[in-house]
Amino acid sequence: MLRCLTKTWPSSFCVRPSLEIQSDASSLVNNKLHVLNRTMNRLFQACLFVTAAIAAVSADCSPGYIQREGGNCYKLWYLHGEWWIYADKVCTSEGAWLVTIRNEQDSVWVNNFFLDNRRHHCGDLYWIGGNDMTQEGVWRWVQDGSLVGYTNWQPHQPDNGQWGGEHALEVNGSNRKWNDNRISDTYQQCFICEKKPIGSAC
Ligand SMILES: [Ca+2]
Ligand SMILES: [Ca+2]
Repeated sequence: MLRCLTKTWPSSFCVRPSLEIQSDASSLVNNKLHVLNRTMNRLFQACLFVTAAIAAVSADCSPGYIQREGGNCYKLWYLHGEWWIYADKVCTSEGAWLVTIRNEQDSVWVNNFFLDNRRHHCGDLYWIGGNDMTQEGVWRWVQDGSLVGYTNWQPHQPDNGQWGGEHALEVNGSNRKWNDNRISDTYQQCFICEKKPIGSAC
């Protein structure tokens, strides 16, 4: 508010109390800080977006592979199905392995990856890297030979089949449930290879 010596003085002879001037200056600074803060937030969000976009194109993965956030790289083979035993060889030839599922989070992520990327002819079933080829009923991952811990079997599975010989793990993408099936001679299905990011030491 302006304060004048007399009511008849022109306003140019009026002055503002110093506290009001300081208050105005403070408001100006606050406004500028607010604008700066808002700009910084936008830059930060833009940075996050760019980072996510970079992750989405999987710069750290081999061509054709997509990186799970902070994790390994995955590729769905959907152009033609293979017997499990040949799917295993295809992945190995790329320095990868038939995908490993060690917990519920892996199960959900891998299944969503399959559903998002499959082609029509894949149907609902896909191969993963579990098998009991070396010892009936003892399931291991091809990645490192470790025992299969987490499981998500369909009811009454694994059954090794009516005539035996079911040693390969398949997943039904419609419900994420597992079944043991034959490694060759019968079913040719889409499958998922998994590998470490480029330059990963472990
Ligand atoms: Ca078996
Ligand atoms: Ca079975």
